[in-house]
Amino acid sequence: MSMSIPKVSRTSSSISGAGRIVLPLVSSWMLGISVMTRHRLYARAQRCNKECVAISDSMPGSVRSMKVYGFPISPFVRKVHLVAAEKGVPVELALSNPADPAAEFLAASPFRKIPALVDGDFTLCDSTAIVTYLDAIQPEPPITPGDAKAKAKAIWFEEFADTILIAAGGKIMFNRFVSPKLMGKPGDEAMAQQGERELEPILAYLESQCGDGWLAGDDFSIGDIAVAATFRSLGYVGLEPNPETHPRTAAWYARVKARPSWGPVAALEDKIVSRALGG
Ligand SMILES: N[C@@H](CCC(=O)N[C@@H](CS)C(=O)NCC(=O)O)C(=O)O
Repeated sequence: MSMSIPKVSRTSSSISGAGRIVLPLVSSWMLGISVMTRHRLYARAQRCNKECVAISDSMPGSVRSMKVYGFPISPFVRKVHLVAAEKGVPVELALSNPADPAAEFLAASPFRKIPALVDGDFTLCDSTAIVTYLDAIQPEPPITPGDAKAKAKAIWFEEFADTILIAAGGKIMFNRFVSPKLMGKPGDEAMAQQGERELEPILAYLESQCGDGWLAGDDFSIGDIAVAATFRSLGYVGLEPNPETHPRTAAWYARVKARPSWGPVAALEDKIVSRALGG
């Protein structure tokens, strides 16, 4: 095993990096985003990054930690941070510029997808692989239940979030938030509306699955983390669960947000995103 987990506060997610930022959800250079726009965006994020380094330096438990490369509006990056926070594993967020990717990021994520993990000489990409690693090195609290059926359900809901919910919601988020607000390019409204149509039965299904507890049953799991992480991304376009139309989903989401892991991860994200938007 390449690291021992230091005893730290459960709120010790930290942010670090050297003024590098990844544009999430889609690669800016593929969309032909102008060099000027990119530079403006990176400059804003760089200011934010320096400030977040200062914050993390003053946080308890900012000792040796693993690096997670990514940008916090990505549900996959957020999933990793929430799992780390649930387990009290300190992770450092390294923002990276895909137009000039750090060698360490490329080595960890050869296909330039975020998140990527660097833990000493061990590198790994893909959020599911990364949370599996975190769960193996810090088994408590577990992210999948012990019961066979509940365990399988937890994995299903993670898969549902990562491939079904984000596939529809991402069309809306990209075209109404990422492209116009972060990249300075108009989004494709027809594509966003297609995402809305696709989302309707997906949200109806989820509403039918939410009870008084957690998605996989009695135990909080990676299924809850992945679905809630995706809803937080959809919140950028006003698509967090609506208590009027989807009351059970909204109540479940409120329970996830009330967990101690959520606040610090959300607060750091707010800070970084606000700076990236020019705040
Ligand atoms: N299955 C991967 C998906 C990762 C992914 O698609 N990340 C997006 C950001 S949300 C990304 O890196 N996009 C940049 C690109 O495709 O170039 C995971 O779970 O980590």
